[in-house]
Amino acid sequence: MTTFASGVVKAFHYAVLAVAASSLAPALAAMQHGPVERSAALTLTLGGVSRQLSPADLARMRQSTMTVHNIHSNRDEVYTGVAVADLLTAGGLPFTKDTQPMLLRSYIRAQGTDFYFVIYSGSEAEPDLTGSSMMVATRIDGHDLGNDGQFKLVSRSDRRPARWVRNLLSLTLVIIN
Ligand SMILES: Nc1nc2c(c(=O)[nH]1)N[C@H]1C(S)=C(S)[C@@H](COP(=O)(O)O)O[C@H]1N2
Ligand SMILES: [Mo]
Repeated sequence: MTTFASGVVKAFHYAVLAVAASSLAPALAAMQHGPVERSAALTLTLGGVSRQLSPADLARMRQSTMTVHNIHSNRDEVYTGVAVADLLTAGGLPFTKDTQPMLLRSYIRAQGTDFYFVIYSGSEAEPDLTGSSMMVATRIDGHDLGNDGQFKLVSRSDRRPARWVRNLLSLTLVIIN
């Protein structure tokens, strides 16, 4: 290879590494549990249509309570907020006989302000179907969420809180066709 050609290859190599490193940076930052931006508004996207929900919007909706055991803190935590099933219903996607075929092949992507994101099956939002349930919590044990922001996604599906998303920024439901 000529010096010029190997220079081009090297430059290309570094460019690829730089792109890889920059796209990994948010994910790596998220894993370090450092100080993160507090969530202030929630973007709910259903079928490609997005709407912004404020804490006041959620406060106007039916409030649910979920008691879960957090194995990290080794204690029961009582969360209050809005069931994801209720958010889907309010957004025009109630879980009915008609919508069931779509919702059974949907997923919900939940992302925090630190770019940490997880995937749930849409079915996990339906307590009647799975025994699981998912909630956008706004309070814990009768007080606000503190550093966990205005919103935190909590679920009953998991034995470890790995899919709970602090500082929840967005919930996106995608139907797979
Ligand atoms: N936004 C956000 N939420 C997150 C994480 C994260 O890095 N960012 N980590 C998850 C993981 S892996 C765990 S175990 C729990 C830990 O939550 P805790 O620090 O409140 O115990 O938060 C989950 N939710
Ligand atoms: Mo974790």
